[in-house]
Formats: sequence, C-alpha cells, structure tokens
Amino acid sequence: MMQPIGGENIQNATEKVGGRPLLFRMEGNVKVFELTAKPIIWPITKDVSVTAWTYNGTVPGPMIRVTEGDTVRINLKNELPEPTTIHWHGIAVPNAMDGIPNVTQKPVQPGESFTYEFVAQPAGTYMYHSHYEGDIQVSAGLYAPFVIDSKKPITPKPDVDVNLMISEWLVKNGQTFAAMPMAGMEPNYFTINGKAFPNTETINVKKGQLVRLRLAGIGQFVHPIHLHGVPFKIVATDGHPVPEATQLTKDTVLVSPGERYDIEFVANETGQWILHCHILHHTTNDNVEPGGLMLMINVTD
Ligand SMILES: [Cu+2]
Repeated sequence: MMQPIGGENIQNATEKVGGRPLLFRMEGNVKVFELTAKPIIWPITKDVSVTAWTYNGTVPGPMIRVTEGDTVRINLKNELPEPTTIHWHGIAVPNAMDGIPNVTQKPVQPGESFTYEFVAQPAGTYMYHSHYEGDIQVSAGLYAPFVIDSKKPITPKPDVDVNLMISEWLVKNGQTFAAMPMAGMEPNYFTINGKAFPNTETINVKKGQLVRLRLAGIGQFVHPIHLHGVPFKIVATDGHPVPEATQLTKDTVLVSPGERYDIEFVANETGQWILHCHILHHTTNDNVEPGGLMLMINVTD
C-alpha cells in the first residue's frame, strides 16, 4: 500500500521561500556548507500545505553557489525517519562522492551524518538531490539548485538571474504522497520552486533588462515551458554553454526530468507577462484553473 510522507513532531516551515543562497564558512581554502535533511510542513499555496522532506526546511533546499575550481565540503545531517544520500546532479565529482547508496557509499542512517567534498566544476547550472528511494524522497522535496559560476564573468551579465525548479505533488485528504506513488496515479499539484500559482514568485524586471531563467526539471513529468511576450534564446543546456552561433530562439522549451535549460531574453515590453507549462492540466491546482506551473514576469519602466 502507498504510504504518506511522514515523520514525527513535524514543525511548520519558518522560511517563506526556498532556493535562497546558503551561507558558508571558510576552513582553510575550503567552502564549508551545512545541510540538515528534515521533514517540514511546507505551504505550496496559501491554502494547501504538504508534508515535505527538505534540506534545511525549505523546498527547494538552499542554493549552493560557488565559483568554478572552489573546493566545497558539505556536511549532511540526516534528521529524516529514513536513510538518505545526496547526488550532485551533473557535477564532475569523484566516484566516492556521487551519493549512490550501497554503490559509492553506505546510506546515511537517521541521526547520522556524512561529509561530501569535491572541486566544483565545470561552471554551469546544476542541482543536488536525494538518491535514496528517489521516487519518494525527491518527490517529497529533497532537491535544490547548485550553481557554479565561471571564473570569468558571463558577458553580458544578466540583470536578473533566477533558478526555477519544477516538480509535482499528490495531496489527498490532507496527506502528502510521492507524486506518482503507484503506476497510473497522477499528481494533483505542480510547483515552481515549491509553490503553485498564484503563490509562485513574481519576477520583477525593469524594461530593457537582460533576464536569465535557469529551468530545471526535478519531478517525474515533462513540462513544455512557454514564455509570453518575447522569444528567448537557449544559452546553456544541462549546465553547458551553447555557442552563440547555435543558440535556438524559441518561445517554448520542453524540460524533462533531470534537464536544465538556461534561457535568456531582453524584457523590452512593459506589462505582466506570464511563463507557464503548456500541458495545461499542469496550470491547475487539484483540477482548478488557474494554478500550478505559472508565474508572472512583471516588467516596469
Ligand atoms: Cu507541465
């Protein structure tokens, strides 16, 4: 039988948004980050909350953002009711740091800790997520952005640079389940950075600014993401820059599970422009439109 996402004495989230940069401390020349995997009650709309399994109490977990060539150390503490591991999706880590349970490491048991350490490379848009029973743990919220900036700054530098992580949830009778807890079962909520429309974040832009959106598919479904008002260029795929001569100009890009697309556009018309998934069922909240995978890009003078 399918089990709801659980835990004991689960607290309400104290942070309102996920994916914010995680602070680090220096130990020698190593950037040291602290992550605690723990359950939390996480609002995905103003009326609906999920029981989420999180890094540091937010969905997505906090963003790790470093410069190419930095040595990073991440101390993971497991306060989940089940074992876990972290996989550094797309990053060229040593095999022992790859986070595959019973292959590259022992699962990190509840109450235990594990330290990951590697050189952050190459530059690009990545993510980190659980690799232990990912069907459940990733669906439950154990994912976050990981951005490696190149040593030479990108030119032109985007004025607005936002990570958008796309996923799904199944909420039934006040309980949260993995997005696809059994073959044939479908999710009924769809989130960008852990929030469903109208509670997704509005992206505020000044007319003429260059906007970079780093789209990442971390759920179980494909999502054709469509931008109104202006076409965009695909400037990086799965972290790797696309040479300018081969950049496609599009208004819709299919983001599959595991993929990242960095898209860029100049916001040259004022107004409230929407970005949304074009599988239109995915712009509903429990079958009620509008909702789900939609957000506003608010362009002002
Ligand atoms: Cu979709």
